[in-house]
Order: sequence, then structure tokens, then C-alpha cells
Amino acid sequence: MVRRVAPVVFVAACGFHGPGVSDAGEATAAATVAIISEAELFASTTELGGHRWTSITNEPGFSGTSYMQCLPTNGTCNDASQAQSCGPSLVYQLTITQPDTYFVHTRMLAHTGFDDSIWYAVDGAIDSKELKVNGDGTWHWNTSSRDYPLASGGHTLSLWQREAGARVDVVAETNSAQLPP
Ligand SMILES: [Ca+2]
Repeated sequence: MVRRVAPVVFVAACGFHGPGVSDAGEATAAATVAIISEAELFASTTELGGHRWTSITNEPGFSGTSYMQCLPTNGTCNDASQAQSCGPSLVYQLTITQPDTYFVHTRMLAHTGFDDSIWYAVDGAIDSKELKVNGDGTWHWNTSSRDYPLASGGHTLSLWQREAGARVDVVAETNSAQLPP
């Protein structure tokens, strides 16, 4: 089992040269920054529509101490614009130290096409495109279809039920579409 302490800031500096070392004419590759949090280490959560996000350990392969599952397993919130009034939420406070555009990633597991998606928002703006994984019974990272310009400081990542039964293990923001490490 992989264990992570959240929030974790991982900086992978590709092609970074230390002080006093430089190659004339060589462009400096941008560093990849990843802010990662175990899903179970949320800042706040709400119950709504008879559903709640619950800490679960049934599915092997999760990281940290558990994953969060939207229970009970019946029900959908198909309209992104009504995500906040339809289903329960999970909220994370992520601190950005390097201003850039950031993608959202969530590590999820689904068994069918009926428990494989969630809604999300960065700083309250709900994306009309859900986060979704294959319903093959294994953990996968997925990536938002758009990125967000984020200044230094605290930012809110919110998740909501789309399909009841959805499972979320880890959440992350990175300044590239590359999956978190
Ligand atoms: Ca976890």
C-alpha cells in the first residue's frame, strides 16, 4: 500500500541546473508541480439528497488510510449546474506556491458505468465536464478536460456526487496534464 501524507507538494525539476551551472542556448525545462491530498483528508464535507461521502477500505490498492465513497449506491446528479443542490460534497484546501495553470486529477475506481463519475469545481466554478474513469474495477488517475490559472495562495477543490457509488482515493492539481507521480 502506498502511503501519502497530505497535502504533499512534489516538484519534479526536469533539466534543472543548479547555481553556477548553465548551458548557453539550452532552454530551461519547466518544473512539474503537483499538489496531492489523500481524498480521506478532506477539509469539509456535506450530506445531501440522502447521500454522504463515507470512508471505506473494501477495495484493495488504495493509498493512505482509506478512500471516500458516495453512499448509498443508488441515484444520480446528471446536471452539472445543479451539482451543489443535488449531492454531497467533499472540499479540499490546496495551497499553490508557484503561479501557473493547473489541471485537476482524481484517483478513482469504478466497477460499472453507473459509479464512475463525479463533478468538481476549482474555486467554486463547476466544470460542465465530469471526472470519469473506466469501470474495470481497478484504480485509475483521470484528468480534467481543462486547466485553471491559479495564483499563489489557498485554493478550493470541491467534489460532488454525479453517480452514487463513486470512489475517490486521492486528489491532485498539477501544472501539466501529466498524471501525478
Ligand atoms: Ca486515499
